[in-house]
Amino acid sequence: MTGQSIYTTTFNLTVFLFLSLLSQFVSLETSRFNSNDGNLTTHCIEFERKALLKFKEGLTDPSGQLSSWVGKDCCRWKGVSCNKHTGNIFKIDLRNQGGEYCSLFEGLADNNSSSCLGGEISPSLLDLKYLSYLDLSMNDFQGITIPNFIGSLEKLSYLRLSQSNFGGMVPPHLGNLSNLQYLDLSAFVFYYNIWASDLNWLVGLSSLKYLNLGGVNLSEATDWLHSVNTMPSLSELHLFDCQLSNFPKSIQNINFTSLLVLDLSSNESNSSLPLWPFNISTLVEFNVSLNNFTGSIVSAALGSYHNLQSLDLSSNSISSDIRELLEGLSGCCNSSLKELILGSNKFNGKLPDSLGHLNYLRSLVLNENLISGPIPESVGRLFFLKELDLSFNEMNGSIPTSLGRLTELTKLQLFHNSWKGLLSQNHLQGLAKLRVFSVSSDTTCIFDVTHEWLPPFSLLAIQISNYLLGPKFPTWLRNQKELLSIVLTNVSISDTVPDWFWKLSMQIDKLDLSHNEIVGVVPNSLGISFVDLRFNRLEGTIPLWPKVICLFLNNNLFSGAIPLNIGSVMSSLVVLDLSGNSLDGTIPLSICKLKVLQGLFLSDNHLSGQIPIHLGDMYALGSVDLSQNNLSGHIPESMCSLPFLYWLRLSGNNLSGELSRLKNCRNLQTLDLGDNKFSGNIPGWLGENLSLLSKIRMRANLFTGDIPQQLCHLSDLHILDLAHNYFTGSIPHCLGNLSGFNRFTSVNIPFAYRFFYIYQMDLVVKGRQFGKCGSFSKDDIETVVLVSSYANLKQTKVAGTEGRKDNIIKPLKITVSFRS
Ligand SMILES: *[C@@H]1O[C@H](CO)[C@@H](O)[C@H](O)[C@H]1NC(C)=O
Ligand SMILES: *[C@@H]1O[C@H](CO)[C@@H](O)[C@H](O)[C@H]1NC(C)=O
Ligand SMILES: *[C@@H]1O[C@H](CO)[C@@H](O)[C@H](O)[C@H]1NC(C)=O
Ligand SMILES: *[C@@H]1O[C@H](CO)[C@@H](O)[C@H](O)[C@H]1NC(C)=O
Ligand SMILES: *[C@@H]1O[C@H](CO)[C@@H](O)[C@H](O)[C@H]1NC(C)=O
Ligand SMILES: *[C@@H]1O[C@H](CO)[C@@H](O)[C@H](O)[C@H]1NC(C)=O
Ligand SMILES: *[C@@H]1O[C@H](CO)[C@@H](O)[C@H](O)[C@H]1NC(C)=O
Ligand SMILES: *[C@@H]1O[C@H](CO)[C@@H](O)[C@H](O)[C@H]1NC(C)=O
Ligand SMILES: *[C@@H]1O[C@H](CO)[C@@H](O)[C@H](O)[C@H]1NC(C)=O
Ligand SMILES: *[C@@H]1O[C@H](CO)[C@@H](O)[C@H](O)[C@H]1NC(C)=O
Ligand SMILES: *[C@@H]1O[C@H](CO)[C@@H](O)[C@H](O)[C@H]1NC(C)=O
Ligand SMILES: CC(=O)N[C@H]1CO[C@H](CO)[C@@H](O)[C@@H]1O
Repeated sequence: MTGQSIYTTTFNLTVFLFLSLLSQFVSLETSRFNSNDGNLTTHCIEFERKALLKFKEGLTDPSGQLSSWVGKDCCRWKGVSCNKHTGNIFKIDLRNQGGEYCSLFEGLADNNSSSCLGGEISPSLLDLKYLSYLDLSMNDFQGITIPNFIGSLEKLSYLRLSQSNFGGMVPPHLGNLSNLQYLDLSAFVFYYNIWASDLNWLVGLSSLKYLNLGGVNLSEATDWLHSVNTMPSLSELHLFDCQLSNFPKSIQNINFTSLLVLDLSSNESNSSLPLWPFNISTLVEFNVSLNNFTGSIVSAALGSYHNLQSLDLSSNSISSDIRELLEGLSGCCNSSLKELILGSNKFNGKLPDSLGHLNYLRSLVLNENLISGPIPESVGRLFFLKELDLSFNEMNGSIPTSLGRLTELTKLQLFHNSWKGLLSQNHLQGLAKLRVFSVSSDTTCIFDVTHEWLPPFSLLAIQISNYLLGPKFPTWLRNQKELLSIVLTNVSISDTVPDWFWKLSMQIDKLDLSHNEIVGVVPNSLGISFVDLRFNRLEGTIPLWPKVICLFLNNNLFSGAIPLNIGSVMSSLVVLDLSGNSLDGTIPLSICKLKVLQGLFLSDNHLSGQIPIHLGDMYALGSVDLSQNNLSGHIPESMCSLPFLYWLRLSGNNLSGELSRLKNCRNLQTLDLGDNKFSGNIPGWLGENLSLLSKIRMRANLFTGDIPQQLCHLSDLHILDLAHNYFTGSIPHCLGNLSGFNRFTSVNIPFAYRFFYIYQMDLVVKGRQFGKCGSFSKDDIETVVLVSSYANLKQTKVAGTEGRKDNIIKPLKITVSFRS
């Protein structure tokens, strides 16, 4: 990955605009200070040098970023710039180039975060009377507040303190900086250490052109819009993730006569889409994604735009007719619009032919909407299109071959629609730059390429599902040497996997060939992290693949014993699913060494012997399914020392003993002990200690005694199966009142999986991408919910970890890398 620039889905206009602003600023500076024809050598002013040394004294600098700050000539110190004539310092730029995760992921990243400056900011800076540029961004000031005296650096026109872990209240003193043109205080998203109770102080910043308060908690600044509306020169306003409350639908007078960029994204509110931004005719970039805004846009509203380049309305609940919106846009903006990001909304209707008029489009992202109908033929006129995402809609019809004319396309996502007919070489032959491709249909379609086909592209990720592509293993994958992710599920391959393919796997992170009829054996070594080969006809013994994190080999023909050293060799396993094979022997004791395992699924095999007594050592374990084997003996005493255990199935074995060992399994939601030889009473504590239980299945055992009244305390209980036992007494009446039986429980992400998310984040931070671990079990409605919420995960805070630095979940998306 190093040496390559990482692009996510879309190129970033903001960066571009910001850079142009910045370069404007810098050229202004250089012309001011370089223009003179004389050649005076710069002399550092002693008084200012002392001020800098004091400033340095206040800072912590573990990696010696300021090691050049010695000697007489302070104008040569790193990050310091002086006026060529007077020698006065006008610029301090100590932006940390080390990495954007400098402070946030301290301790998680491999590299030490010590390149961060920290400590205190000395008021000696006030001695620098001519300081107009101050950048301390990307450092780690560990939550100290921005000093008030910054507001007295009167000459400042550029102030950037972003992503440096400042906390507390933003000092209103900044409002004294009447020369300020650029102000960036943005913080890490979801961090909310820093806040402002109002933005009235902005009134003093009449020269301000760029304002970024992203990540600053503005939940109390209800009047924010009024304050920012007083700044007539403003050209960029970034208020993403500010906990903004109060989005007025309209305002009387819009004073933003030169606003180019408006970013109000990531507020997760429930209000309706504000309409006033549609009156700002100068807008070039408009982003309100991740706000859960409701409402709709009528095409007339777009009429005032004339230079709109980027519109991001994604992740809201906007329910307009997509035809109207696109027609509106092709009316106003057909020669400017480059990015149209509308994913995860409720846009409906069909794509109009006028789509083809938006001929400067680079990104068209319409995933997860309710769009129906076919792809219009006119899509083939969007010659600059790099990204087309129509996945998760209700589109149908046959995919037009005009797609093949989109020679710039790098991402083509057609997953999860109702396509008809063929997808053939003709569609794909022109797409030489394609890097990410996905398609699936809920009707039977054919992926029709010849055996000798040489694809023109080199993919990073491919996903084809529910297309007829087999029975032979696709040989055209052979020249795809850069693949990181391969998903070919339910594509009717009934071949063996050829050796050359396993060798391709050197750099692959994700391999999913599930739901085919693949035969043969798997290789002894494989370096993939996510492997899903379930529902095939693979045979042989269970392989030992040290790098694997998620392993699904269930529902195949694997046989023999589980390798004894599985726990020491596959120590990275997070999910292990070997169910539905013909495995025999005992469960190896080494399995208890899998310290990060969260799901263990060994059901439907011929395993015998006892459940390993040290199971409780698998600290992260949340789901255990050992059902339908020949296991005997007792539940190990350590079972309930698993703090996250919420799902336990042991049914269909020869297990015996009483239930007392489950007394402390407080997080259990599903308990299935059916078809065993458990005996004794159903204890009353089951209804008291295990208060989260929603499913209890104990049928066909040797239980005796009364059914305890306390079961009625289980408010989420909706499955209770106690049939075929030796109970006496009557069925408690109160069971009929249980609310869980009457409503479908709304399910939160099970606690155990939060750990998993953190774990995944760790991996992402280290610069690798992993596929999601997918579904966890077959008949468990909870995990289905889990999987879909995980699949749609945007950026999420992990509850229960507030105040920790690692409480953010980054979305797991495929990151496209281009060699530069
Ligand atoms: C000033 O610069 C000019 C050329 O740019 C050079 O010829 C001259 O010698 C310089 N004077 C001094 C005092 O360095
Ligand atoms: C640590 O940082 C250096 C330089 O910034 C980089 O080359 C190296 O790959 C990093 N190491 C890891 C493990 O991230
Ligand atoms: C990071 O640096 C500190 C001292 O600066 C050192 O004690 C620690 O071991 C380092 N951590 C890593 C992971 O290199
Ligand atoms: C700067 O602003 C603060 C708070 O807004 C105010 O109390 C103070 O008097 C101002 N200082 C100057 C020098 O104007
Ligand atoms: C934002 O600030 C408000 C008021 O100061 C506070 O109640 C709220 O908890 C903060 N939000 C977060 C997410 O920290
Ligand atoms: C916007 O401009 C109008 C007219 O110039 C002015 O009356 C109004 O006070 C301004 N609004 C704000 C919030 O400054
Ligand atoms: C819009 O904002 C979201 C969240 O802040 C960001 O992830 C996304 O990249 C932005 N969209 C564009 C087109 O820049
Ligand atoms: C939005 O509304 C839903 C139900 O109407 C509620 O559950 C949710 O908490 C609300 N979210 C916010 C951020 O207000
Ligand atoms: C947009 O501007 C028009 C007239 O300029 C005005 O009537 C309308 O109320 C404004 N809409 C919003 C949402 O501010
Ligand atoms: C988003 O809005 C919808 C409809 O108003 C609501 O049902 C849902 O709970 C909201 N989601 C969030 C996360 O607030
Ligand atoms: C762009 O839109 C204008 C106005 O609707 C129209 O006259 C023009 O033909 C369109 N251009 C293209 C290339 O579609
Ligand atoms: C108007 C509105 O609903 N604003 C919301 C922005 O997001 C924060 C955090 O989700 C909510 O508290 C606000 O209500």
